[in-house]
Amino acid sequence: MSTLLHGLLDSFSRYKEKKALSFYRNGTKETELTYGQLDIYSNKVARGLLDMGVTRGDRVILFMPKSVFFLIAHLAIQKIGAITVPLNPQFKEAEMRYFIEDADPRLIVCGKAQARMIGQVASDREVMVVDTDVPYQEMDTFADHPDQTVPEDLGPNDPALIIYTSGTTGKPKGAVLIHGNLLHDAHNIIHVWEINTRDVICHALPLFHVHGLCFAFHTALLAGASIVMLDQFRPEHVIERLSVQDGEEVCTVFMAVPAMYVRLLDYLEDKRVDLSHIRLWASGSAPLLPKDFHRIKQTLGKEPVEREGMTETGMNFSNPLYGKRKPGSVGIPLPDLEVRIVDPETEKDVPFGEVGEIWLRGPSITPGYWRKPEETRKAFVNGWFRTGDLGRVDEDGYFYITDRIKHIIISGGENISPKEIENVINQLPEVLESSVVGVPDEKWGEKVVAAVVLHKGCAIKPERIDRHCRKFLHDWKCPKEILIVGDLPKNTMGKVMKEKVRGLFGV
Ligand code: MCA
Repeated sequence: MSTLLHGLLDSFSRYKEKKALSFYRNGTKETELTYGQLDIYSNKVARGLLDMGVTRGDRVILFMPKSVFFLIAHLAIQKIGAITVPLNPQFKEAEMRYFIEDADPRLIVCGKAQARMIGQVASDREVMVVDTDVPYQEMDTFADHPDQTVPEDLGPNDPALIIYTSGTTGKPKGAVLIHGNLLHDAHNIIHVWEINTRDVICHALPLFHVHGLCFAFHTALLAGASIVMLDQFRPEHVIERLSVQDGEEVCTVFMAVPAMYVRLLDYLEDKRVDLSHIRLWASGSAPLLPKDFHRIKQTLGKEPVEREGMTETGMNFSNPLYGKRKPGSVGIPLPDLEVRIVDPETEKDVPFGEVGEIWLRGPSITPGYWRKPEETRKAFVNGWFRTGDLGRVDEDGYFYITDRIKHIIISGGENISPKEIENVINQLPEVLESSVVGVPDEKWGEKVVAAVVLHKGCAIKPERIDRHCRKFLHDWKCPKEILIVGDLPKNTMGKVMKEKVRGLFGV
């Protein structure tokens, strides 16, 4: 069993009668599915995709709200050896034009709310519109072809996913994740966190990122666990689900980003809820502040397990299930991962304990970026993946991410490229130049802010710049603060000094 798909098929048959998924919409249970039903329904959709001419290696964009159909469509795409390309359903037209051009999909499956825009940007593409507001069992999916065959020779090096991640050039890069990456990553998480058939994972994450789709969904299915899934993150609904203490939906594991924990802790401020049955509070996608580590222990009753990963590499480090969990540390490497800490200039390993760029090598690491050979070449040195993160290791072997070489902003767990936002702001005729940075923020971890220089004699209000950004960029990327300044702090080479730009915002 060397592919993610064979792992999934094994679970579908081994846990056929077991409940796999309860899906809640706006806090109310909409659907329950067993492993056997997930298998049959995804067979039907797979048959439908084949009848539409979708074949192995084709890209299928999923551009729809979090829903049962999204999950079944993803499984169906895997069953025919095609490639799932999940995209944030709130992306704007300009962003979607880029993704469609880059991914070159055979089919775009979109929700009703996304259909009009897709009709405009992808008139030459095959599009399937689904009404994800309708409970899955009422959806008229496909003819009843319950049986379909998996490509015989599907192997670990076949691509399964393309997940777009922000790049320093301003154009997102599609990280290609092959079956071997995804299988190894899920098995690693099952191993280090002992995910098992008795676990019930509470899932409030988006499905268009590795965290929600792979670390949570794939891992749960491969472990024979069950999932209580919410269609969106609402603290009151999450706590309602986590508070259940009897029946078959007593959650045992919660995976989230720090911004979600902060919202939950704020919500619980004046409430007393017994959550002692949750055995694992996992946090990742962004740094967990030590003060929030302690708040979680105090309010939820257990220390969180902070872990670190990347879209390109899967989960890299985790604090241990047993043993010391160190606030501020991302923990120790997951099995089979080789780690070096390297001077980015000399490419030589730094002396023990010193800070350098974290380089990784292992079975979960992407082979590269979709149709971006130059970006792929720059990302690797002799088979080692350059993370672009600076870090160090302590005497106990625990790792710490201390900074980022690349200027990526992590806002609410979302990786955001300043360049992409600067490119949009600089389109305004009144704008001479701009610089976008992340500054610390209680709610988001980091928030996106922009310093903007106008042409001489020009005037424009920040609100106008915000409206312009929201036209071209996903809302999460839009600066939460915009400062019109006389000029940008630059060094003698004329390069903008980002640290000093942060200083303009009082950091
Ligand atoms: C929401 N807003 C945000 C963000 N989320 N602004 C900046 N950054 C964000 N991340 C804004 C909205 O635009 C809106 O502002 C207002 O907050 C309320 O929006 P709402 O949708 O209600 O917010 P929410 O539902 O509370 O969303 C917060 C969230 C979401 C649930 C934390 O940001 C989220 O799902 N983050 C997780 C992303 C993720 O899955 N990351 C994993 C990447 P306005 O009203 O002005 O429009 S994978 C990864 O990093 C690696 C592999 C790893 O290791 O995990």
